[in-house]
Amino acid sequence: MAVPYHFSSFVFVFTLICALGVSLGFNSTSDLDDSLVYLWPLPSEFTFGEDVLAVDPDLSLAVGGDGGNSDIVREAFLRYRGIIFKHSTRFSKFRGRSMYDISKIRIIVHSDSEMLQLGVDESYSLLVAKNDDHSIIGEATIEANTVYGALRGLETFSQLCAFDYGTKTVQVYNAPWYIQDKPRFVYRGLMLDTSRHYLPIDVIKHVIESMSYAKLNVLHWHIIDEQSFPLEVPTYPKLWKGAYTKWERYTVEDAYDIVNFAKMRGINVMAEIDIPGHAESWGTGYPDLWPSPSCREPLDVSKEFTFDMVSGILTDMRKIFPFELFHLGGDEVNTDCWNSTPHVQQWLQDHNMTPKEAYQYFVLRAQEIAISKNWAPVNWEETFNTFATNLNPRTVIHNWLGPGVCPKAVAKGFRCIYSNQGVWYLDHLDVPWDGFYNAEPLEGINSASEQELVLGGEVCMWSEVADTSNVLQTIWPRAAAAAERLWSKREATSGKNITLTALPRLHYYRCLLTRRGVEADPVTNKYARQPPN
Ligand code: CP6
Repeated sequence: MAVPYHFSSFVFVFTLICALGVSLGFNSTSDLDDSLVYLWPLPSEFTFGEDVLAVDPDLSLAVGGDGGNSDIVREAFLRYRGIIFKHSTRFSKFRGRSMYDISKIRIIVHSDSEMLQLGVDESYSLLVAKNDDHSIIGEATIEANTVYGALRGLETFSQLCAFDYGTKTVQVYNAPWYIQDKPRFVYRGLMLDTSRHYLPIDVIKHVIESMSYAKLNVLHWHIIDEQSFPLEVPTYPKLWKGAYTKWERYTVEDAYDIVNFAKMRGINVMAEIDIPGHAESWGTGYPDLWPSPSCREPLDVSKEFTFDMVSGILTDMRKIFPFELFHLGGDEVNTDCWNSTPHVQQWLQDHNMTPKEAYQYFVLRAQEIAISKNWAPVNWEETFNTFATNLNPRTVIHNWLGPGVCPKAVAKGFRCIYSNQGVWYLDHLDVPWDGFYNAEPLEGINSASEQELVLGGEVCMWSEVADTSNVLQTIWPRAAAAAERLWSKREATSGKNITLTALPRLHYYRCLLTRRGVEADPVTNKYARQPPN
C-alpha cells in the first residue's frame, strides 16, 4: 500500500513550530482562543501550522486500499461534503478560478472487512496540507485500517473546515494539520428509552447521526419497559399490543433500518429487554406472563411460557441485531408479587427457592438463552450486587447505582460499562456539563489488567422526561462532555482547569451541532449551575 506522504517529517517540523510558540492565524475567527484546538473530542496526537487553505466546494474523493471503495466510505464522504458546504458558496470570490488549495480528499482504507463489533479498529491518521512540492494545490488524506476509522477521520476533517464569511469560502485554518487518533475506550454509548415515550424512526436516526459527530459508537436501545412494548415480534404477534397506539410501533423493517443507518455511521446497536422487573407491558398481549392481573411485575417466574417467550423474542431479535452484546436488564426487581401470588408462592416452595433465589434463577436462565444465541449478556449492576459469583463469566456488568461497582466487578474478572447515575444520566437535568466531563470510568481501578475490563461508558437518556419535543437538547451538549472523556486521552481531560481548556471548546462544539441541525441546548442551560472557576 503506497502511502503518499512521509508523515513523520510533518510531525517533526510542526512539533517544532508548536514548540516555538508561533502565534497562530485564526484571522477570521479572532474571537477564538488561539491556544485551544477546536476539535471535539480532542484527538490523541496532533500538530498544526499557520497556513489557511481554501476548500473546493466541488471537493472530490479519491479512494485507495482494499477497503477504500466501500459504500460506507463513499456515502460518508457525500454526507460530510454536505455538512462542510452547508452554507452556500455561490458567491465565493474563488468560484471558477481554480484558486482552491484543497480539491480532493484521499481516503485509504487498508482492510475491506466491514465487520462492526466491539473493539473494531477506529484509528485513523489525517493530513491536511499544501503539497510538499510547494505548489498551491493541497490535499487532505485520511488513512485508516477500517472503514470505521475512515469515518472518524472524516468527522475530524469536517470539524477543521470552517465557513469564512469574508471570502465566502470554506477554509481550514492552522494547516498543515497532522493528526493521529484513536479512541481510549472501545464502548462509547448512548442509551435511548423508547418505552416511556415513543420516538419516531426519524428522531432515532437524528440521534444516531448526532452521535457520529461526537464519535460515540454504541446506541443502547432500551426498546421495551413496563409502560409500552413498541416492537414487532413475529413469533409472538400479540406482544406489540402493549404499544401505546398502533402508530407508536416499530416494525421489524424499521428495526433493520435503524441498525443499518447506525452501521453506516460506525455505530453498533445494542438492544435491551429489561427482565424480569421492567416488563409489565409484555402482558397486555399475553396476560399469562403476569403473576396475576392485579400483580403484574416481575414476569411470572413459575411458568415455562415465560421462558418460551424470552427465547422467542431473542430468536426474532437475533436476526435484527448483529452486535455481540445483548442487554438483559435485571435491575429494580421487586419480588413482592411473587410472594403474594398463591401459584407463584407454591412454585417457590416446591423448588425450595427464596424470592431472591428465584430472581437469580430468572436472570441466569435468560443469560443461558442469550448465550445460546451467541450473545454476551449485559446486565444492570443489581444482578452482580445480588449474586455476582453465579453470573456467567461472559457477563458485562452495567453500572448505574453510583460509582462503586466497576472496581468490584473487574476485580472478579467481569467486564464493566460505566453509567454512574449521579453524573451520566441525562434525565438528571440538574447535572451540568462539567459533571459529565469530570466523571472517570477508571476511577478506583489501578491495575492495567483490571482497567482493560472496563469497556467504556454510556450516558443514559431515560425518557420519562423526554420525547420528540426535547430529546435532542436533553442529550446535547452534555453527552458530548462524556464523549470526550471516552474518546480522548485521560491526561487531556483530567486535572486541568476545564473552565479554560474545555468550556470554550464545548461552546464552539455546541454551535457546530446547531449549525448541523442538532437542537443542542446552550452549554449552561437554565437547569445547570455555572461551571466552577
Ligand atoms: N428504568 C429502568 C428506569 C431506571 C432504571 N431502569 C432509572 C432508575 C432511576 C433513575 C433513572 C432511571 N427509569 N428500566 C435503572 C437502570 Cl434516577
